[in-house]
Amino acid sequence: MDMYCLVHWGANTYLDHEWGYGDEDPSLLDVADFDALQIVSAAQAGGFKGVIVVAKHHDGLCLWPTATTAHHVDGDIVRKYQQACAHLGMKLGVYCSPWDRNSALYGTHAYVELYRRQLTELETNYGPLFMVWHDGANGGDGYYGGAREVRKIDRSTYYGWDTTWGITRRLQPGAVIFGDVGPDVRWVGNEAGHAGETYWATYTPLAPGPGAPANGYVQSDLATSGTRNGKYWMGAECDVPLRPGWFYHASQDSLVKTPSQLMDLYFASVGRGACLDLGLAPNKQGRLAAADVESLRVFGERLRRTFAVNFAAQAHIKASNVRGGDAVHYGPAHLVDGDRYSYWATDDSVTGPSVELRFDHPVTFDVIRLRENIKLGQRVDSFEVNIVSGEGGGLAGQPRRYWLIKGTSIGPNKLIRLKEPVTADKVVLRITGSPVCVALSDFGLFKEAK
Ligand code: FUL
Repeated sequence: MDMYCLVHWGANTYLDHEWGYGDEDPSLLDVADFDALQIVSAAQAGGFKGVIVVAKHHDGLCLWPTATTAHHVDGDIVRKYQQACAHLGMKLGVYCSPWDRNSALYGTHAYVELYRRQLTELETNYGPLFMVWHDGANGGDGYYGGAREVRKIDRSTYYGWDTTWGITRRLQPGAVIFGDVGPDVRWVGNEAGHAGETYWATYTPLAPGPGAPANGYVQSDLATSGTRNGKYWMGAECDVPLRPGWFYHASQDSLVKTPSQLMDLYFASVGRGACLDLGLAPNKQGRLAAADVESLRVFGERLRRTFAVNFAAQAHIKASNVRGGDAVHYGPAHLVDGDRYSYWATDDSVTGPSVELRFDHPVTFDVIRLRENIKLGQRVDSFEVNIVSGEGGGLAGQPRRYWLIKGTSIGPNKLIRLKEPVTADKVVLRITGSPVCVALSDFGLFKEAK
């Protein structure tokens, strides 16, 4: 998916809060004017492929007409999103907070049952979902039906996640499940929007103390890079808000991230093989403010322009080895055919091959893109790219210049941003560490749009 959004809107929007206590009045919200189409359109213009709706945040206020509690709005915000997504061809996901500061039952098994019924409603009544998102924050003080007290739960065991995930598997077999412990997509361990420079899709979550790891109970810093040869295939998602907060605050109107900041986030998340989940915060009118819409639009345009032309496709390509000598299936031409799953592969015994691109006319670029055919696993440990100008071609006769770039993991997507554009007529990729033969699907050279 690469990119999608997480949209927070609720009583917090009207009260200038990030976390509601649980005793908020549902009639605060302007449900009638809520404009899902405006929000989802803005996300789409930014290049995002879906939206995850915060259907219930920690304050427990449900934005759909649930039968599980009286604490819901009058109207159906989730339906509005479903319709907007269907209209625009965008995917829909849901966030339903496990922590509920409104529910009198929170802390008992009856609440866990209620939470599962809420998920069942969301997973039954709104068509296919691409993601079900579980927050790790939970347990603490709250309203809890008027008790107004602190309630702590055992994060390792309370929610019985295996059972809850089973509901999603049954009702939404096409959805991935997100959480600190996945099981499909892991939290990257920070809300700053970056994965590790070295990034493994494989991951072994570890508990910070006794008991099994669970959502809200992991050594989350390990998730940033993942675990080489880890126990699970569990790629990371980088969630980060477009504004400083997840909810709308008028005081943050001048702090909307700029298109350049969004480009930086893109390179640090998607560009390292993870997904980018950008937080959007509609305002009291149930719409995104003009500055948010504009930033998304310009960012989307820059992305499209940046990746519109792959200069590597203009090269003569030669590989040091091709699997079984079979260029049709495994030749290096697959590196520039735009297909993420066609690939260049080497013989089993060849784990340190190279591939050379030569240009008749020099090309100018500042972004290098490498991809493994991720369906065949994440193989490469390290690589080098040598860039040469003045080798021949259109730059013959000029002094030679060299650049050497070293990197570690490649994975499903690796973007290397050069400090400044280079003009070259030869580019060589050398795999310097891999336990097995390589299966690379992409070699791209691009010029970043400014
Ligand atoms: C956090 C929550 O506590 C924030 O309020 C927000 O929902 C963010 C996406 O996840 O853990």
